[in-house]
Amino acid sequence: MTLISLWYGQNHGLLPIAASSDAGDVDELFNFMMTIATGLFLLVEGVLVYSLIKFRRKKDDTTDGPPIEGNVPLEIVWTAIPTVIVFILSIYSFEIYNRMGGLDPMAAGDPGPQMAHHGHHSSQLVALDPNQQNIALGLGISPDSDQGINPLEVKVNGIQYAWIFTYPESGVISGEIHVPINRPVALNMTAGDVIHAFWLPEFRIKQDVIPGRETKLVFTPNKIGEYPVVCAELCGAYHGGMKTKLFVQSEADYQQWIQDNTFAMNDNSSESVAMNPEPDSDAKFLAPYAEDIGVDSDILAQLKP
Ligand SMILES: [Cu+2]
Repeated sequence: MTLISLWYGQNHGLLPIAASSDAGDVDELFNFMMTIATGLFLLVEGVLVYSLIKFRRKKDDTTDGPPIEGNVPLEIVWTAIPTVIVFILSIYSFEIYNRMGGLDPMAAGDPGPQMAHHGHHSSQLVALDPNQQNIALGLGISPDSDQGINPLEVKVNGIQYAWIFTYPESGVISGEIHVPINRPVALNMTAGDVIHAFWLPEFRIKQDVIPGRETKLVFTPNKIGEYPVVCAELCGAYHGGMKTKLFVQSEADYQQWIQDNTFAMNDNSSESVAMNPEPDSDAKFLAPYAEDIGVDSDILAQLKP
């Protein structure tokens, strides 16, 4: 039973390909849980099937069987085993969360004096004040993760029903996200209307995106490719269509994409370039793009930085 559960737990192929630095850690935890779950499944189903056969009613037996009631040692054992498993899993998952930089939510900002504990509730409410944007939430914000390399910053705006990406360095705005391989990416995310969630299944990361405050995701893509970006928080009637793509590119391809889009945005002479706000009104100009990503062009126009 142990050998079967070990083999299945490590060789199940239930997860999509792993394309980020964090994915290995998450998969390790998942495989560990899968191993335990497989063993438990075999044990429980094994006892069940064995009992069905072994204790089957015999012909001409009209009794109710022996009147068994309670078994203290057995109950202690079957309470203790799951308790130990739950403790091990919680410590292990805490450790993985820590490795992904998910701990220390105050690390990215200056907590300031308002975070001092005064022993009553009002001091905690201050932390939720929308003006206190210095308090970051999210994965990868802990200072010891992905350190050393200057991360690529991308602003993410979630709206019903699209993701809008803004690159502060170049001013590029896009409905899809392009990032270079092996460089940490820092997403600074917020929502324009309701709560959304930014999910990259191949990267094993997911983070709520909340109106009025900023959340972060820091990760390092390590496989060139095209990956789905999915909204993972029911956000309205077309939530299911709130999808786009993340492209992990070579440094050269990424620079080329930035250059093409920067050129397009600065070139006022061409009619066909992307996201050019001149000479038409923003809403009129953005209409074809709005249709592409499934939002109203007025909404898209309002998102212009
Ligand atoms: Cu959404």
